[in-house]
Amino acid sequence: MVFVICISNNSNIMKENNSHKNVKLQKLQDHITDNEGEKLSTNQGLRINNNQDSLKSGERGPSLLEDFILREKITHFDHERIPERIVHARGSGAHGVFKLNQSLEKYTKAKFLTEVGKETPVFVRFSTVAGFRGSTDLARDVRGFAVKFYTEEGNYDLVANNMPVFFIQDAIKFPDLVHAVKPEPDNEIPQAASAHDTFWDFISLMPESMHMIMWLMSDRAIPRSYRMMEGFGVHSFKFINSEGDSHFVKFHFKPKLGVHSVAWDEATKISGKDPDFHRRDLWEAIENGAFPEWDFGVQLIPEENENDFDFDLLDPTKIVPEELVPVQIIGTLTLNKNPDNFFAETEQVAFHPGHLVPGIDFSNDPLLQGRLFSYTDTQLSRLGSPNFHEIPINRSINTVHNNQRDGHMRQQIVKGKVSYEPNSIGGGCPFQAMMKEGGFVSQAERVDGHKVRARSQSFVDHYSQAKLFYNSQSEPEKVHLQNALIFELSKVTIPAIRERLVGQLLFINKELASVVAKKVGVDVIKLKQPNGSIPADADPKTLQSKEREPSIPSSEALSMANTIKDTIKSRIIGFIMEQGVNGKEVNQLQSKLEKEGAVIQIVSGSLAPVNADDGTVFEPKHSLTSTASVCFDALYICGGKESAKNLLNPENKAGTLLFVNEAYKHCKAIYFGSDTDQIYIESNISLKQHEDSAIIHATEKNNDKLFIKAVANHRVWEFEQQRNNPA
Ligand code: HDD
Repeated sequence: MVFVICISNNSNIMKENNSHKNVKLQKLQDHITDNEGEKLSTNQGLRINNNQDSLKSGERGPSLLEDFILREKITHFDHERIPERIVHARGSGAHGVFKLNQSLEKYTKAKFLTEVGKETPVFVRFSTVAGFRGSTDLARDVRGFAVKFYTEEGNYDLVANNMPVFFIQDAIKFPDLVHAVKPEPDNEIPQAASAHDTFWDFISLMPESMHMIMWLMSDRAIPRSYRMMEGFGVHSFKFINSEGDSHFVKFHFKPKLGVHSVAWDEATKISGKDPDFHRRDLWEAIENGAFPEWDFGVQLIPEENENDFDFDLLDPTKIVPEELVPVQIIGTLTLNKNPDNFFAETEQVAFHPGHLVPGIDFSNDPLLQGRLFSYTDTQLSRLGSPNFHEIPINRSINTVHNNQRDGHMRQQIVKGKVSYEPNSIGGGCPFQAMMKEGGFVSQAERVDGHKVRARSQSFVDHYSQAKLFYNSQSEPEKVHLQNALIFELSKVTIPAIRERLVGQLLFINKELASVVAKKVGVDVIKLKQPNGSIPADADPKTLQSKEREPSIPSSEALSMANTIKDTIKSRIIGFIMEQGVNGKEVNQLQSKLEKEGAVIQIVSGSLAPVNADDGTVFEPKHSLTSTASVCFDALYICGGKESAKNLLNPENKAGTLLFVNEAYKHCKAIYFGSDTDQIYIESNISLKQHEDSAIIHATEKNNDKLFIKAVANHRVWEFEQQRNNPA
């Protein structure tokens, strides 16, 4: 019997095996309720006999105050919402494990980073930043990538983003930044969008944000999937080893599926067709056993080399180029279990960059320093009590022993009379831990200086790394970035803001500034004149950055064009078919694609089963009207004369051609099966197959292989201009 289950549901077995090993999941078991086979009860455990009618004075009379069952149910309902996160409100989470492959013992004493082979349970939450809880996943935005490591030395949180830099250099500007990007306060418009006056007003006055703006306007801000994003700790943190030596460290997550994005036009359409696109994608991949994986890496810089760079390691608007300090891959992060309950786990999880373990410490990055206050503070208003650490998802796998007590919703029952230290009545317990017993000791960093409200001169270079990013992009990426700026600035109603921003772009790249200026009605020539709004040469003493060249001309790691493109694992391929489809061809291609890990979804004129020419019956998951090509990575227009004819009948023709034309526009791979020439001819496809490697015909040699290669390649961005502007 067990053997049969193994064969029929491999992914479940994998999940079960993981749960057995994962200490955090085992601990969560104590809190999980399964209603299967159970009777309805009140919160006091009393069985309910009638859940349909309230208690009344006569069948048609008023309800009675004494109806405690009604009162309990309505009261709980009235209070079931909590404040959403002030930023990162929209998100999705999953459980998983971090496995260490290479010891960092030389650099840190953190046990989860020193014992090779060690598996540490994690919970990860991905998010957008600006939108409310119910907003679309596909907004142009930074993505949060927050990881809670449940280590045996306590919880370690790496509260990261999918971009390695930040908008501002000092936390004191964070409320201003967030107020500027959130919907405008008078009319609460727009939702989950930075394309509005207040955001660009603020940005155009904050030159330090220019590097981040390059990232935000790039395709990194519209990922194909949470599973295809990088994660960055942003700040320099510190590693401390057992000798007390310290290194600066930057953290990186690199997705094994590569870093991929969608087209902006596609993003806006997905927002309508499936606003839960990323949430669904993560959930379904894990349910299907296609567990998302990332390489976890570090850039290490000995403390004595702190001043070796032409930027300040404490400045969160700077990266350390991988050409200067390579990323060492040390382990693998795998997400392998969906939460059982969204609210209890994903909504209530509480991250904090100040949740540390011995061997990791902060740097003096002023953005990080401010974050250390903000996160606990926000949990107090969001989760309502200083006991939020007792919510099951937030609990350490270690038992907590301290003298903190009481407060709303206290769960732990601490025995004895003593809640102070030192004490003799409790035998002195709980004792302080010595360093060798895992007691946390902050790095004994020497700090001296005047108390000043000031910014370091070493932070005054706002353009060189923005240039580095722009220079490192492929041509299609540059065009996307230009178009994003044009889109965003076109929504800005105040000409002076558009002008100021174009003025900033001039310091980054003249061509970029001119292309954008032209489309948003700004006269670049006038801007640069002596009385224009751009100073000819700024003075760094006033904290105005000069235009400066980057120390290296470009960096490969910054362009998605250089990402992994060798797998079609978990890619969703739409099989477009109608009655009379060529069963053999479909089955053959399906099994080849599935062998490579792709997911096949059948789309037909309706949800009625499709009868193939060889008697096979296919069950469509979607109809041509219930979905759209934007929800797929690639299309196969299934072979078969009869099916092709039916796809072009008056009922289906518009839907079929829209599918093909949109996939073409968005640079996707499209495979035309046998006898589907008429669909190809009637579509907008303008490039010949030999010119465009992602349009494949059944008559070609090695067609299946070519299709698999084209899907793995993600998109043919290099043909985007031609695909969208046929000669
Ligand atoms: Fe933050 C949430 C990441 C700067 C204040 N932040 C939050 C989340 C992520 C980040 C991923 C969502 C966590 C979750 O899923 O629950 N934040 C960053 C990064 C930053 C950053 C990478 C810069 C490098 N944040 C930042 C600053 C402040 C905050 C400078 C305030 C001074 N962040 C918060 C917060 C949030 C938050 C208000 C909202 C909800 C929460 O903390 O739990 O405290």
